[in-house]
Amino acid sequence: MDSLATKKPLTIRLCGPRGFCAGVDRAIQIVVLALKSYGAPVYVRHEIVHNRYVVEGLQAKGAIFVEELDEIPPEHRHQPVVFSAHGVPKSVPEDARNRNLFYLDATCPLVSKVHKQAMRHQRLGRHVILIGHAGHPEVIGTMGQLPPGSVSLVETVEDAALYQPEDPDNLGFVTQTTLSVDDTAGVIEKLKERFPNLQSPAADSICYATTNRQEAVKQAAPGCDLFVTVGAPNSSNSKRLVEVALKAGARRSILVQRASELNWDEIGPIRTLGLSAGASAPEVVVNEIIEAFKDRFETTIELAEFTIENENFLVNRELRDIELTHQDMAFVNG
Ligand code: 0CH
Ligand code: SF4
Repeated sequence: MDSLATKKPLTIRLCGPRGFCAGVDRAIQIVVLALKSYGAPVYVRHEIVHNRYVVEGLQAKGAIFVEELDEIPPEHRHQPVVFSAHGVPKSVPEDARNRNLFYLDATCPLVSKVHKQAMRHQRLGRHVILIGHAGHPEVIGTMGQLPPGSVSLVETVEDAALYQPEDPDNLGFVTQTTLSVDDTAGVIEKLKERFPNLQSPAADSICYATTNRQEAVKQAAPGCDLFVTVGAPNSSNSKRLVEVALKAGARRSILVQRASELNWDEIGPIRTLGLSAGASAPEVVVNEIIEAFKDRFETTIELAEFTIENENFLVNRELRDIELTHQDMAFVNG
């Protein structure tokens, strides 16, 4: 670490918006409020959002994370189980009811909206094309809104070029909410070129938070020696920010979960750093990263603010009367 006198100057372009979106904030609040209201343990099916720091913070408060409902011991079936922000197939709440479990659904309202759009296409007799990443929980959840065989997954422009529907004139598409805006436009263009009657969803599937974070990165990245995105390797939206930064002109672009992952030998003598955070990455970790750079460089922070977000989603009805204090969320917000 350089002494104060020898620290080299570094401009940090700090993207805005970055970090938590309204759906993530709501999902974490649901677990926190459930713990306050019903006491520990509160079960959570799948990581509530794709971030270890968040998961460990909630575990410390008494949450228990499981992948499937059969992992909940029978003696705890009266404790709530929360479904993650990514959404679940219809079979999951059904299974919960069969097991007499009390569940709270933390699916983001904007993911639920995509579910509704997929169901609408089907109601109107269309075969549904879902543009998304195979195996991602949101894709599993969206496909699971409809009977098997009524949704086809298209991941890339190449998939779109090869896809052979039974009835090319009766198709509707929806997308995962956290995709690359530009790559998805390419996939849709290819599909529309091949299937001119392809029906769009009534509202955009890629959400406002994904779009805004990518736009802010596009503004900040050109000319950056390094672009750091705070987020987890299983976070789709965070990984897209890493790619967007590189495409927009950052010389290097990396994803880190914590400051301890920064490899200072590889970082070397940089002058301009871009910094953003995926929708599931807490601001406390962004601050930790800024502090790590401040320790080594004489830093100036410039805001690369694309827009200001005001979205706020209400928690489930059962939890609305429970008081949520600043302290309750301090583990992620600082
Ligand atoms: O970006 P993905 O979907 O992997 O999920 P995340 O990192 O947990 O961010 C929150 C988005 C949740 C569903 O849209
Ligand atoms: Fe909802 Fe978008 Fe956030 Fe996903 S990224 S939780 S869809 S607001």
